[in-house]
Order: sequence, then C-alpha cells, then structure tokens
Amino acid sequence: MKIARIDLIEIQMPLVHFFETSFGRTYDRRIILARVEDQDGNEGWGECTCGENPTYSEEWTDSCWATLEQILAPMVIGKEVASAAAVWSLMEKVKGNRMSKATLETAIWDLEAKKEGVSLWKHLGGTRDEIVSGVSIGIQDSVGQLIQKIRTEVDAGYRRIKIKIAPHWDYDVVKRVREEFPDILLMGDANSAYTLDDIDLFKRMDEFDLMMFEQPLSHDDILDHAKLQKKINTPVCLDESVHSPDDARKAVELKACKIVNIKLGRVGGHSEARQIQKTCLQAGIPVWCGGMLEAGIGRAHNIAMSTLEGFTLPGDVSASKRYWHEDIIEPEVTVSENGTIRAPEAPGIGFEINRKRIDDLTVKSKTIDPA
Ligand code: OSB
Ligand code: MG
Repeated sequence: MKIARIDLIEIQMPLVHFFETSFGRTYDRRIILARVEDQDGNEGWGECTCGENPTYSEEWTDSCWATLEQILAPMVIGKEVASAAAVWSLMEKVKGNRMSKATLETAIWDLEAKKEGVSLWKHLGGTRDEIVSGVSIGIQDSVGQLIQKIRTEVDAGYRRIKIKIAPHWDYDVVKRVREEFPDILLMGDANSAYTLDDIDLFKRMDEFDLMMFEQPLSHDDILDHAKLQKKINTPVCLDESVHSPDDARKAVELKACKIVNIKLGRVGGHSEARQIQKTCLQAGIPVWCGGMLEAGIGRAHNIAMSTLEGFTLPGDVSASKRYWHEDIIEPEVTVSENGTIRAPEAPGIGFEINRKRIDDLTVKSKTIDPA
C-alpha cells in the first residue's frame, strides 16, 4: 500500500475526574490523533498516548507533535509499504520516540486491516474475542473517597482494581483497602516513586497479598528491580522500564519482574508489542495491557492487542464513560457486568470515528502530503 496522506490532529478533552499518580494530577488531556490514507482512499487512525508533561516518559504532547510533523511523517509519506509490519523499519533510524512512532504505526495497522476487510484483532493474530477488564484508580483526596470509588468499580463488575501508591499514600492506605475488600484482585502502581532504600516497606506490604507492585523503582531501571524482586514475595511488574523487545528480554533474563505491562504507545506500536508478548510467552511471564488515559482510538487499539495470547491478566482498558463525557468513537467502549469487553467484528479497530466530536475538540491540525 502507498501512504498518500497523513493528517495530524490535536484535540483537547477534559477528564470526567482528575487522575493523580505519584508524579501529579491530570485534569485535561491534549491528545494527538493521526489519520493515514492510502492511494485508494482507505483510512486508518492512531492515537498518541503521551502525557501533557514529560513525567511518565520523556515524550509529551508538544515534543510528539514536532517529532511526528517534522521527522516521522516525512519518513512515511509517499512510501510504498509492503505491510503494516514493515512500517517500523521506515522509522528505525530515529532513536526512541516510541510513542510518536506508535501513533503512525498503529494507524497503518488499522488502515491495512480495513483494506483487507478484517477486524484488527484478528489481523494481529488475536486468539480471543473478549478481554477481561480492570480499572486504575488514582490517588484521591481521602482514603474514604478511594474506598467509595473501589466499591463503585467492583459493583460495576471490574475484575481487578489497581490503586496508585506513593510515599504519602501506601502502607496505611493499602491496609484500609484490604480490610474493606479482603478478596478482590488488588495491585499497587508506584510509577517509579521508590528506591531500594524502601525495601522494608515492600516486604511489609507482602502481607496484603497484592497481585503485583507495578514499577516500584526508577523509570529506567531493571537491575534494582531484580534486587527487589529477590527480597519480596509479591510479583514485581514492569511498566515504564520496558520500551523495547530488548528491554523485555533483559528484564526476563535478570529476573527483574514476574509480570510485564505492555503499553502500545510506550513500546512503539503493534509490531514491537507483539515481539514483547512473544518473549514473555516463551518465558512464562504473563502480560497485560496498560492504559494511558486514552480516548476511544487508543482504547480500541488496546482492545485489539489484548486479544493476543499471553494477555492472561485483566488490563487497564475500561469503559469510555469512566474518563469522557463523550468519546471520539461510536459506539463508546462499554464493559459487561462481568467485567469483560467484546472485541468488535467490524474491519480495522472496529469502532466508527466520530468526526463531528473530533472536529469540535480540535485545536490544531496539519496535513502532510507527498512532496
Ligand atoms: O502508570 O499505568 C500507568 C495513566 C497515566 C500514566 C501512567 C499510568 C496511567 C494509568 C491509567 O494507570 C490507566 C488507564 O488509562 O486507565
Ligand atoms: Mg503504570
């Protein structure tokens, strides 16, 4: 297929409720969308999963826009590509910038699946038509509020509760939550807020029987996580530290974690994600799909990836309405009362793009045509 046109679109969308992690609060999202068109007018959509600040990763909205507009889109536009799987190599000489790359790469996977008239999840090789959904609940103003939120999500059917932890919001909070909900699948995500000096705290938290501690230590560390994992019973799960198939291989070899969170954006798109999934499957490491407060297009890509073999743990992909008053896809993502999401049968990502909604939210756009 020939990449004939790329549109970059920035939308701004307020969250229904702020989302707080160890690195701060988000109230409003600034999201870059990519629409890619081939020579026959088929289209595909991707969503950049970066944040508004370089706090989760180095990439953020304005840096991704510049990288996409000035560097990556020019590398892809006008090119004849054998398949979506070949897009990664077009951008390979650019170091890092995986969220920016994933924006275009995932859009071209959607385009290719639509062109072939097949759902993206089947096109990727997915093995199940339903995925199991969990929720991620940010740091709240009080433990009472957190418990109330957890109650709402458990009652809605979500199958795993992830709470954010940070040095002012850890042992005592988890203890209260466990007392209230002794039997739920519960986990804590630290977003890199601790160091090996906190090893005793993690040992003490073993008593809460959590499914995992997600990214307890530095965003770029693997070795210290291996040291921590050796000292505690609760599985360590890596998020921020795994950017590439190579990172995953090293983490597995060093026994830095027993679980991996795969984020499509962080790892650079579907091709790279599939390699990490394969590495983990071979090593017997379960994986799950992490979320980045995505709007509907990102959510739809996450659903497709989550149908791959090895995604055996409930992921972060939850209903659109938990984040948005109105999403940018139709229908919006919904979750059944047993906490599952059905992978759609329609071609590509399987959801309609709500162009009117996108237009209403657009703050800037740029078309890249072949030179
Ligand atoms: O670490 O998983 C994370 C949101 C923003 C940045 C980092 C993370 C998160 C989440 C949100 O936990 C999960 C979701 O999208 O529901
Ligand atoms: Mg995380």
